[in-house]
Amino acid sequence: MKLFSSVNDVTNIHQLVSEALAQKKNPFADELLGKHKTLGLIFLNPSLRTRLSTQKAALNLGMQVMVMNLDKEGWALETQDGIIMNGTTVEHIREAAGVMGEYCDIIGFRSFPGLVNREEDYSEEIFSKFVKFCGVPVISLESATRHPLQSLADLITIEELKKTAKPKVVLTWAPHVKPLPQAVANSFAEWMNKTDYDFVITHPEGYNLAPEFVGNAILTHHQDEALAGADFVYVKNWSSYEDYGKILTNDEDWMMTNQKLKLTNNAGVMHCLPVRRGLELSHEILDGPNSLVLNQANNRVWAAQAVLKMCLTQTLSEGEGLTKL
Ligand code: SN0
Repeated sequence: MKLFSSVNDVTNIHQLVSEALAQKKNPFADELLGKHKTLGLIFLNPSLRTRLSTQKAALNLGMQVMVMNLDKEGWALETQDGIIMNGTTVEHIREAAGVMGEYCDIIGFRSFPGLVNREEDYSEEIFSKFVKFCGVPVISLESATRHPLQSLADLITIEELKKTAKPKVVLTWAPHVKPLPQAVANSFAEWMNKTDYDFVITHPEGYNLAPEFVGNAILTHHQDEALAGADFVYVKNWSSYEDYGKILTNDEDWMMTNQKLKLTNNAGVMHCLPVRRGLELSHEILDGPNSLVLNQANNRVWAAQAVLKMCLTQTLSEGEGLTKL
């Protein structure tokens, strides 16, 4: 695997989930696989789970890891092509990514959307440029439109805990004070649409996700209706895609509470974290027995480990080797 940026880069998601669960059972089974291979984790935005879980996964596979918060520790990055760099940006992504490719066998890269220009964000310009210019396999650590390692961990969590073959899974919008990316919601929907689950999305008017991510999901603006009989409820805020990057409402009635949980089939409640307590999700849910947020966070390790293993073995079996030297 040379690129892990969306569910479309995965040939067999069931095999990937099985691999992750096998790694979870036996974390050090492949501890020599990554020997003398270097993973670079490059962040243009903050991270807790992604950084630590991916680092831990790489260490379990015997890899060496280098982490850089490029936005704070690197030179101011230019991403536009053809401009005269006589302003504040110091280094172009062409050189910066190329250099990192010289030092790393695989690179994880995080770049959030600007939430100003929809076309620019949805073209994944920065992520694509990084992939192109670094010249080594790249794993998305959340790009402008997707967060595939999170979605894989979410799928693993549901597969582990589901009590019926075809659970009802609900993605519900939640209030927030800041305009957030659509990436987690987009990505979750994209992965859920590859399963045979009963998948429902609910949000206030004006919060439709891009059609390519909604796919065949059932949509409703009535949260109560969506929650009826749900086995899993995924809570997430996102800013408007239609009125791009805007907050259209902060209706606190959309916060998930124990009262609303009564409508569900004693649903497991999911959130990718970080979560704003008392705003997106009630304290009682997060501190109660239905919360799956730590299960999801735990599964981030196995999601990353399965993807890294795929990158290491498939590239090697293609006979190319991962190092450029
Ligand atoms: C990010 C997002 O895409 O929604 C990362 C989630 C994994 N979340 C935030 O930026 C939260 C920021 C906040 O102020 O709550």
